[in-house]
Amino acid sequence: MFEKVLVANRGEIALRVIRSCRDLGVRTVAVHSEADRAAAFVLLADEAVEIGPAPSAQSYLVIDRIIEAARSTGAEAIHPGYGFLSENQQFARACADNDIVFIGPPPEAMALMGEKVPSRERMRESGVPVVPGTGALGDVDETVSAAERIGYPVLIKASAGGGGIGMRVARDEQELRSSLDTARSTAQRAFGNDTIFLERYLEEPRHIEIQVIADSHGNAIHLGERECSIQRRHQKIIEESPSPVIDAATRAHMGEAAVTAARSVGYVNAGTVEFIYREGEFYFLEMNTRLQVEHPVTELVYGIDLVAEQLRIASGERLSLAQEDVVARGHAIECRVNAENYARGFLPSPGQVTGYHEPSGPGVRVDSSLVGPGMVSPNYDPMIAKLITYGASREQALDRMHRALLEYVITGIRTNIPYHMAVISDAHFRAGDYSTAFIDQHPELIAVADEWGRQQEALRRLVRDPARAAAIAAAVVAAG
Ligand code: MV4
Repeated sequence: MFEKVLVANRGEIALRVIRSCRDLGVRTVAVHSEADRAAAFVLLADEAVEIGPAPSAQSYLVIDRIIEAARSTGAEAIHPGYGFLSENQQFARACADNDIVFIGPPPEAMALMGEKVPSRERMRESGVPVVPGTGALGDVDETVSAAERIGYPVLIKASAGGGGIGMRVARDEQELRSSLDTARSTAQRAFGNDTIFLERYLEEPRHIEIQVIADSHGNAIHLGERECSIQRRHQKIIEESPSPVIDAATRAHMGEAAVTAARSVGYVNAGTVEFIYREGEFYFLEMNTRLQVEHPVTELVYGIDLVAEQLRIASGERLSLAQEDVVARGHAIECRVNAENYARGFLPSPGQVTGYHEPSGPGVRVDSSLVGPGMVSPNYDPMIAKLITYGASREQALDRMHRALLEYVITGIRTNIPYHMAVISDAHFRAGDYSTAFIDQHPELIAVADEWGRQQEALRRLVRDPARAAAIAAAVVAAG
């Protein structure tokens, strides 16, 4: 195992990585911007190096500064977290060039999965189901005949894209002809790569992803699925494991497909294979070559520390378990708590947190960058916490989520906690009856959330102490 690891990230994920390092007896180095000098992750690390001003482009994204910090502190490996440099091949290569272990996949696997046209091709060759579609598009008439073969509606996607950027639906030939130029120029502008392709457009699919881990000795296993369909504008807000619609046989099929996908690109470390699922069928969409935000739901259900596995794999150890040792138990749900205004198109709403009280109790885990009142900077992602609950059943996990959301008090900024209350209480959601279209199909949830929000506000005006407000809020609701 490594003696010292540098954490090239901030906020809750930096804390998350530091905590597993501590469990394994690994010393940690935090790198941070000027704005994060007093952040919890900086205080919790064994050492800290300031790498630049608040904007990420001048700090968390500056490869040379981070490599220099690792060299000067003698860190043998770098954990990139998610976002920032986590899927940056240049960064992975810079680590290798400096004899620093990048805690993630080989750069070649990252490169292949970073482009959809070659990765779709590789998956198809390996027998992983892909959505019927094309390779890189050529001229317009060729594209039109390809669309006829696939069947409308079709989706135009950018090969270098991801997270839904630059996708366009075409429902007939005319729409297709008129969209191609824009799709190509958008791809060029957004990704510096104008390769586009077609896929058959599946309406209202569910987003189901499989967690895989692979070591450098040829062992690869999967840890079941996470259902991530509750999202808006390609930002997930609620995730759960297991999915309410995946049975054991489908899980085994999807798991095998995900392991095949990982093996076919020489994948090592933790990764996630994203599928869309509809009416019993699943199709490969892309692979995320990093630890994901929503990894805790898998950790709770499978009883595994994914960051510890990443560290062991990167230091050359073998996986700590085989596929037959993988046992799912119970149910976990995650709500992403964001500093945002759900009533105004989920606009970020950073600022000074004046009061902070975290929920806890049976089955509750909070992964948060906040440990008390503090600043939520407009320079970074507005996600300030992940509230994760666990239960023996989905029902119990949901009930505990409801309790935990009631106890959670954050004052001074707007958060989406009331919106989460509205979703968690929704009858369709509770029945597991939802798709990626859920939020758009339920605009009334904003008014329901407002009602929760108003109740909480009234309480907070009466009771200034956040912990007391939390206790009273929970008591009021318990009393009906
Ligand atoms: C699709 C699709 C329907 N049909 N591909 C969106 C993000 C990117 N990873 C791929 N996405 C989609 N690809 C085909 N052929 C629908 C989506 C999609 C989606 C996928 C996962 C989670 C949320 C989504 C929301 C809207 C659209």
